[in-house]
Amino acid sequence: MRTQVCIIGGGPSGLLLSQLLHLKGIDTIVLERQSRAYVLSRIRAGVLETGLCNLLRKAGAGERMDREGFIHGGTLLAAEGRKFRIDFDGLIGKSVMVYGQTEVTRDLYDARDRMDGKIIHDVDGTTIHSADTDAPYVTFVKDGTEQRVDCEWVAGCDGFHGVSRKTIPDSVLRQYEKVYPFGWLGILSETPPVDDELIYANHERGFALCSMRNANLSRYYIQAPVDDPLGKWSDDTFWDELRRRLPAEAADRMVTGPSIEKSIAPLRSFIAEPMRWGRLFLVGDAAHIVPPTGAKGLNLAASDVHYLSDALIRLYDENYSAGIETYSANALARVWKASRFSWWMTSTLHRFPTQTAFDQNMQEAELSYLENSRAAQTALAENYVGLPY
Ligand code: FAS
Ligand code: PHB
Repeated sequence: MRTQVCIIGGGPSGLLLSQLLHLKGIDTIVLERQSRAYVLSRIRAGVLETGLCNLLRKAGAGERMDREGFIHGGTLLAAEGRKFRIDFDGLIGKSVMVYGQTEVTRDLYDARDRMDGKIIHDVDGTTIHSADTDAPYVTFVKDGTEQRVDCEWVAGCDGFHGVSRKTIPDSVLRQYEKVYPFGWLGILSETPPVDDELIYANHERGFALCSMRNANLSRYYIQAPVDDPLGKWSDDTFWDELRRRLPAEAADRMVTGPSIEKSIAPLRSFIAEPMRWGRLFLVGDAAHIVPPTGAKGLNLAASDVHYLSDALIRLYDENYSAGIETYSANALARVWKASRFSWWMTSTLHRFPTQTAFDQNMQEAELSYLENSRAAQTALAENYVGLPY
């Protein structure tokens, strides 16, 4: 097989990149390790920045999001039993869209199908060859047969555990990591959300987040030991612990019900540099991971796709190569800023096992400053809705 851009990974970044390139006449093949059903079974992000929403509309995959998504003009923070609002609209005139990553991915698959996009599922042994030459190629095994894709560029959209980042030589790759001493225990329940907007809660028992997918589908998280067995957390145990961490009026109002999904995710900050090696580009989680506290993971994958799709389109249309040359620097400039914000939100809202009384007072001072300062709230708002591309 031959294509112009071989894309490894059929998650949101691989699908969005493939769709944007195809719309400009650039041929791609997407190689995905899992089945489509498995990819669509994942429950992940829930908050979309304007930049991602606009890319989905540009890709012809934004219509259901605009119909079914929820526009949120602010978010709620809770601490010591109090709740206060960060008014995105009033402070900076912007908002976010609440619409699950699962639905984003489903809409992108549907858009690829409408264009007969080439996506090969259930591939094994994906290997990138000669990425540092002008003739890269990718091999993989499908139904026991090894196959080969000759291409001009390779986009590694294969997430944190993929092969793309590992293809870059250790002598070239620089990796930065911070692992947080806790995880997020999340559940999905067919219950009405506890509030009209998200609630991020700092509590002495630990962090909690109340989110949603629609008027009868709620997404909740509590900070928990990352090695806790899921069996330790019955639904009732989860609901009781969540209620303890919320202001009384929210806890009293909460409608509980059986979980339809329950999982514990580790939290880490991770960045790999550079995001290009020869004709291989790293995109999304293949290059960076942020703790989900700032709702940036999926949105950073989108800005990477923005930079790379623009660069490849201008290269093929105008033989303009500056976008390719500056892709890594441009993407990383935004990634580091979003990583800082995600680290700051995580540090401000979670309880750390080793934190001292001084650390606790710093958290309380930070939250009090946020509650009472327009400047502090504006800084949070502009980072949360998404810094410019
Ligand atoms: P993805 O990991 O989504 O997709 C990579 C794809 O590549 C996968 O489909 C995988 O099967 C495939 N792949 C891997 N190796 C391959 C190989 N060798 N060959 C072929 N295919 C291969 N972000 C938020 O903003 N908010 C959240 O609440 C949130 N929660 C999360 C919870 C969990 C458990 C995880 C893991 C992530 C969460 N994230 C969250 C981050 C998440 O949304 C990512 O940022 C987003 O999925 C990034 O998209 P991709 O870069 O496409 O990577
Ligand atoms: C979610 O709805 O899954 C969600 C929302 C906001 C976050 C993280 C996760 O910061």
